[in-house]
Amino acid sequence: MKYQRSSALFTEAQKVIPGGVNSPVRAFKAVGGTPIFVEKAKGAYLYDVDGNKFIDYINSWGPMILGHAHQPVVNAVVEKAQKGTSFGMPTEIETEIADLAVSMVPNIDKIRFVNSGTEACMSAVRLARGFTGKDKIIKFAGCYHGHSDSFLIQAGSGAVTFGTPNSPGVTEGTAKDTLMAVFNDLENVEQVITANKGEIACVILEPVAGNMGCIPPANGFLEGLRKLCDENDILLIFDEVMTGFRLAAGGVQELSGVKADIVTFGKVIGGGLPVGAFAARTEIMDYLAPIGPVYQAGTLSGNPLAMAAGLAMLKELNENHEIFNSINKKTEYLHKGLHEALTSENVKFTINRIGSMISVHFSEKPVIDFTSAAEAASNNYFKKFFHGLLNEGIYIAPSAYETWFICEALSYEDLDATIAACKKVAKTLD
Ligand code: KE4
Repeated sequence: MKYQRSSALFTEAQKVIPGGVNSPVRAFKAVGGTPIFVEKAKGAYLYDVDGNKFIDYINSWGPMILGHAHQPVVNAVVEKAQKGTSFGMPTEIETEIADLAVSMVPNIDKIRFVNSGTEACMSAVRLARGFTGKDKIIKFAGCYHGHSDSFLIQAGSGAVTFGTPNSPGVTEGTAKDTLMAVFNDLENVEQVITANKGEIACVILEPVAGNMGCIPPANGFLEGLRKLCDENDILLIFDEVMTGFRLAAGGVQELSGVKADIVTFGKVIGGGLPVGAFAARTEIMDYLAPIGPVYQAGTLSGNPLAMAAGLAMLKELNENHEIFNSINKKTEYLHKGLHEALTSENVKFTINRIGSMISVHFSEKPVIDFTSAAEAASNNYFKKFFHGLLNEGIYIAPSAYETWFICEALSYEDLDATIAACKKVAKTLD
């Protein structure tokens, strides 16, 4: 693979954009090398500016569940754009997609659209604080909810003390209201709640973690969180930015049967355009301005083009639930093939998978939380694996902490090509 033009474009980009990218993970810092500049994409394939073709397992970090440039989505956006791109006034399509999302997802009556997953999670936490009148939140190490200050926190000293900032610019004042817990460890959550009795507004988590690689909840974990929240008057927020409209039409609430109080969305709900959203029962959502006291706003919230893209995608997913079974079967097929390819070369690895989310971890130990995910990522295997696959025309996330995303446009020939590439690369992972 030759990357001359990507390399030249990256040099130019770095002169005027910090790190040459508009989101850090794109810069290949974790895997080394030069980020690839995309020229175009269609279906399961990316075409870079050097004419290289890749089978895409990032799919824009999740939104492209039907494949790139999916014609009904493109048509909807083009048609809408002819009528104007933004008004800052209510439009009918916002109600249409709101009605559809509310009909697809359990336990929500109303939804507010924003412009990113970060904005959705930030707003959901403010709403939980406003609704409960309490300040503290619990988040889990390794779960990512976007770059709002309250989330850029790492575990402080001691298991039940508040967190400390993990980015300059985040204040101790903010950090003191974010408590850190261990994913899949109910006992630890109970300790944190007990040490902060009556002060916690919400627990926020990815109900299936996707930012430590893919880590499903342990049996009983979500049910246990629901029980602890009910016993302590705490709202449970499911961050379904990644899992929403991917793991099922109704997301993890549908899969697990566990009821969240607030659910956040992003990625798929926007069909590839900038959309986030948060939703809850009426009692909670009516706390939002303009009818309630909790302020939240956005110039481009409910943007007609973004709503058109999201509505086209949600309609197709809602009218054809077989898509979820199909991408789940493709993921299972890929899992089996990757497992055989890596086992044949005596590589130490473990694969996590749920629905159409899958991740390869280069450790023999189970990866069940951030500590075990970090341990598995603390070697050079992933870097070699990433670049080896890239050279074979397979584009996976340039970080060991990310999940592969399967899209419906992937054929079984694509999966076989991926498995064959993995087998070839496995030979180099000495
Ligand atoms: P955005 O603000 O990036 O739209 O969404 C933040 C977010 C919230 N919640 C979850 C569960 C998420 O996965 C994300 C964003 N995901 C990352 C990929 N793991 C986005 C990629 C990036 O930062 O460029």
